[in-house]
Amino acid sequence: MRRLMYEARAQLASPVRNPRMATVIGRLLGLAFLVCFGTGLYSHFLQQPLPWMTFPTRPAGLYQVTQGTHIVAGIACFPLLLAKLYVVFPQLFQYPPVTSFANFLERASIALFVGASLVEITIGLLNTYQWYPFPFPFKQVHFALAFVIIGSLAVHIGVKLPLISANWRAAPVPAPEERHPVDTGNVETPTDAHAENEPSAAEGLPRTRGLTGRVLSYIDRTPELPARTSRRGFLTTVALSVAAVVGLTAGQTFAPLDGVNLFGPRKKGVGQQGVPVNRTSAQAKVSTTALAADWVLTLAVGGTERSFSRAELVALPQTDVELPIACVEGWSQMASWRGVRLRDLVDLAGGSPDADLRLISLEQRGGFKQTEMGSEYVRDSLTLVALELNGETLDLEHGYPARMIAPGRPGVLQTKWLSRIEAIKA
Ligand SMILES: Nc1nc2c(c(=O)[nH]1)N[C@H]1C(S)=C(S)[C@@H](COP(=O)(O)O)O[C@H]1N2
Ligand SMILES: [Mo]
Repeated sequence: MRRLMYEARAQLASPVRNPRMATVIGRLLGLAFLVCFGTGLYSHFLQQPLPWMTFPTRPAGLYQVTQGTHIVAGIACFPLLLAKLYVVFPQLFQYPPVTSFANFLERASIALFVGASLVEITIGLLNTYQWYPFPFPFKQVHFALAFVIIGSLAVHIGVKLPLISANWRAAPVPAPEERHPVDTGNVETPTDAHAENEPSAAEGLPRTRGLTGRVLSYIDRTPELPARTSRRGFLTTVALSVAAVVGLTAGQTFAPLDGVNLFGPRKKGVGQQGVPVNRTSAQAKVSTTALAADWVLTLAVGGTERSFSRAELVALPQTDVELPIACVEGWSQMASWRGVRLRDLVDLAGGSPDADLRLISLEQRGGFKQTEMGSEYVRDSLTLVALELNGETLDLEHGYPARMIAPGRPGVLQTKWLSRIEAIKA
């Protein structure tokens, strides 16, 4: 069995499959996962804040940046994770399957990490296309898996720390002809010592079949020129793959790349009034109620309720703001909004600017039919009950008769088709 596993590793030997490459790719992958974790937590707490939390309302495009980064880093994980798996794959063939407690920890944490992260980035990508072919709720599972990933990553890094630190800054071993003649005899890396018993990496070198009892987890030889070329080729392939998947999707949020946004699910400027639409009035089943002549916006923020018709809202002082819609799915779009400052409206209705609000839409079903807004957004001068978008009366698809628009918030909380605003009792 041991021999079989050894032969399997010998067959899979490649100059790019070495600890240095595993560290180089692993570093990038770890960074991408940490970025996803941080930006993901931020997005999570914006939507489900703990009672004591308040959030910055400036810069107004903050969420556009954090969530755009979340999706871009998540997409970059696909080629990085595949590259990492390619590099370490031969280590799967180890016999006995577990050699020590540390080895058990290492293998178990990797199994968990690989499984969880493949599911995580796959359902995340599918979510950006609003496609849910899996039988579990996206949000909860995506959130829970993030902790499994970060936990198993911490164990993995802990176990591999000696190998990682040895290869973190290690300069690539120069090709033989580049070495100074005097050095040649003296430069003996541990791998040189093992080379005799190891399967050949480079093509054309004699393959030593002899097997000592030693089980070596990595196959690494003194690099020859072809090996160096193929390492460079491998890194170039990984870099180009990352650049391609990121470059061809990031335009959905990062305007300069709009022209090459081939795969992003949303395009800048495509949609009513030049803004993409997420949930339509038909999907939300508000087409009739939103166009009803007797529509009013009711505020229950003071002692009594006060209702405003659309004409009454239009007659109040209007404010113009430039704010993006920044969807959790990673697309964003800058837009010009015109409407009544929320804090003025709350004031008119006898409410306090320090109360948190509940925003209730005409929608009867659906996860975002009502949302909550912390008082930091209520007080902000950029927060509007919007009546116009990009110079025209708000389109039905963008929330006519009135919608909320506030700085720094995820799109899901920019409630369309407003019906009622209530103060949340502290
Ligand atoms: N009532 C209601 N408002 C809503 C939604 C919804 O489903 N129902 N979707 C939200 C989401 S997820 C986003 S990204 C924004 C998109 O606004 P837009 O369709 O005007 O671009 O609206 C938000 N407002
Ligand atoms: Mo959204």
